[in-house]
Amino acid sequence: MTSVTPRALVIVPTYNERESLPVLVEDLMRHPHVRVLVVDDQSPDGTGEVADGLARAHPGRVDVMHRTGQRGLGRSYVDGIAWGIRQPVDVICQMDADLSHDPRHLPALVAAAGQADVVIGSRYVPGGAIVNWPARRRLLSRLANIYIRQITRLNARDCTSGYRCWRREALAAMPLDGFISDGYSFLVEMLFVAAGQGARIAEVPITFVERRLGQSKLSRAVLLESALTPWRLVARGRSTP
Ligand SMILES: Nc1nc2c(ncn2[C@@H]2O[C@H](COP(=O)(O)OP(=O)(O)OP(=O)(O)O)[C@@H](O)[C@H]2O)c(=O)[nH]1
Ligand SMILES: [Mg+2]
Repeated sequence: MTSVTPRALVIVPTYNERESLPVLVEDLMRHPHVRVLVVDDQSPDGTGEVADGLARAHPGRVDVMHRTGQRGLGRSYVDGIAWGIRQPVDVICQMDADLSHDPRHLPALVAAAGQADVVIGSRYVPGGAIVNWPARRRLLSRLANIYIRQITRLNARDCTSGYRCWRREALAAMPLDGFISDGYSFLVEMLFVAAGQGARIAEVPITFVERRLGQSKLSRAVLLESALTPWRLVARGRSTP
């Protein structure tokens, strides 16, 4: 039996990640058949220029989208995905830039996309782990997942992981322009809509490592949006014909 290695595009949204991004991209470049799209939101720390340098160093493998206008993780993914689904790739992955998501897990995620529409890099399946999170942060993440699963009836153990791999066609079928969330809950909305479309959702274990460089963008506003989004999703889900 011959097997063809899937071509992967990894979309990496960035806001003030100038220290981490080069480490991540160089690591990803060690994987054959992998391309990267950095979606930068005019980071004040110059991450956009750092990304341009990486694109020059890896022509044809690293691209940069410099967003203008309102910044946001969800908006960045909407724009990056619109570009990505037109590329000649088989799978499209989502990854944080802060080195929490280790590229060594990428082959397992990509391979699992052979039998699934979306594969979650999961901290909460057997073999998954979290390194360097204080007890408070672990508890918050655990409770968030219980909360989301209860309200939305999603089955996945790790609904908030930002490390994912999609079959390109499955991602292209998502009505991203109609999404209601923009912060981290954008990730939950993606899963909810995918599940509603009958997508096959799989999880593979990852070891998540807390960021060592740069700063968190987790704000009170983001947490509030995350608390409200599951309710808004089910309300909308029920009212759609
Ligand atoms: N383009 C873009 N990227 C963003 C924005 N906010 C966050 N990001 C990126 O999204 C990814 C996840 O953000 P983080 O700040 O690491 O959020 P987190 O992982 O929940 O929290 P910490 O790891 O504790 O900082 C990182 O690559 C960020 O640079 C944004 O407004 N625009
Ligand atoms: Mg992070």
